[in-house]
Amino acid sequence: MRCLAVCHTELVIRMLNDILLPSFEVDVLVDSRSLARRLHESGVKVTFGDLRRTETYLKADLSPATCVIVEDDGRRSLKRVLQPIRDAGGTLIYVLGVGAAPATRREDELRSQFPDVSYLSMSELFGGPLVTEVSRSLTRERVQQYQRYFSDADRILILLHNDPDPDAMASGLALRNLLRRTKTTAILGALQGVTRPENLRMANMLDIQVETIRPDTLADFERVAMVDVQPHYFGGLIDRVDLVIDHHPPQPGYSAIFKDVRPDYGSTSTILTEHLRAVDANISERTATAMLYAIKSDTLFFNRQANRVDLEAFSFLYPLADATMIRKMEGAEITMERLEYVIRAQQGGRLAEQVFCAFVGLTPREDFIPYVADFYLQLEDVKWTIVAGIVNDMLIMSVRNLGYTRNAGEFVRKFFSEIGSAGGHRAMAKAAMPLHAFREKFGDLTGAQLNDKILDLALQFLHEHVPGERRKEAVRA
Ligand SMILES: [Mn+2]
Repeated sequence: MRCLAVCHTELVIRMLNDILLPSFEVDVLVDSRSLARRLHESGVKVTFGDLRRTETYLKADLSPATCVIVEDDGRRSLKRVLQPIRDAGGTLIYVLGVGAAPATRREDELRSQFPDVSYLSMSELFGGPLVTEVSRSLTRERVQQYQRYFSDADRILILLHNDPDPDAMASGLALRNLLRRTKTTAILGALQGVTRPENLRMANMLDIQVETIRPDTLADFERVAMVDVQPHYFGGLIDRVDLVIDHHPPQPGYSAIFKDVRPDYGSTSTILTEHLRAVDANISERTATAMLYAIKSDTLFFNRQANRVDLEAFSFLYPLADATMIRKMEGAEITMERLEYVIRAQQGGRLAEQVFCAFVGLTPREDFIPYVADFYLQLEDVKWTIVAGIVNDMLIMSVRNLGYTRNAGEFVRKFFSEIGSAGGHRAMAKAAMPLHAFREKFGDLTGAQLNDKILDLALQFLHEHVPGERRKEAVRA
């Protein structure tokens, strides 16, 4: 295929030549005699001509199948160049913005007169890879620093949140890999071990050991790292930490020697994928499988809070992982016990304005509650789910939404932070409070009343007008 570059700048011409020559036959057209001479001498196929005349393009043998690239440096009139190209029969026309006005404005200006011309901006074309490259070296710097800091310690603790989920365990494995440690010199620990069935199955299938740690044994470790969690989570039990890597909203009130907290990432494993890539670490199939599963499950397979970096990490890990194993781990999610709570929620729950709210009463384990909340979020007409239940006299509440409405974390903080713990992201949040504290604040409610109360709070929250925030879809009936 033939390509005609209509340009003014030597650098742009040389770059286009470098990029396009292997696959295209490239001819260059310029309106400066001296530039033409210079390029010609260095072997570029170049012609000199008046770019505002149709004849110039006819002479250049322009056909409808020729791809024409017109440089836009913002200083010359584009229209006076594009019109003769069209008149000469050019149809495949691209404008390449090089330091011209913002691409979208330039494009809008062109569109009215030349609707079939495509606008490409140089900074958009090269920006992504360049930013990735530069941030990778920043990450490398950071990783090498903490690698050095941890290198001389005898025993390291990688602390996970209670009832570790796939992201916590996978992040633990990844960090251990980065610290070049084994399971005896870098222990994965949690104050409360793994209980959810699919998490247990993951731990078994990938042979991940999470030790139960007592707060008073923390001093036995020379260095402590936290992944997928920050110190405030442990409510003052843990006052010293060397490294924190997490994707939950940053919490004030603690200091760590190294910190990498990125709340706009869908999982901690995404952050750690970048750490591993930055230092060119070898990633075992086991670690890759754990991390891939973690990204999938923390983002509900890209249904919530996922962005370009998560997709990027996912496609990087995919060929390194064992996808069949992941399918098996996921199968463990549905159990008879859990279905029982799904049915309870169906019987007692209420759906209003695309908000599904259910109080499932007494539950022996906490994981039934988020499970049911995730389950109902799959329904076509549901944009928010709020599921509450009682575990050991505590009222536990899981809140989920599809991620483009108001912030779930804000909802729980607004109503429950003063009587318990409440927090989370835009798309998933949790509150836990003593049942009596809830009743003191909202009245002595039981069963259906309690359900109605929580639904009222949610609708009240969703109807609030928040300046600067986009109108929410969830409140549309
Ligand atoms: Mn996570």
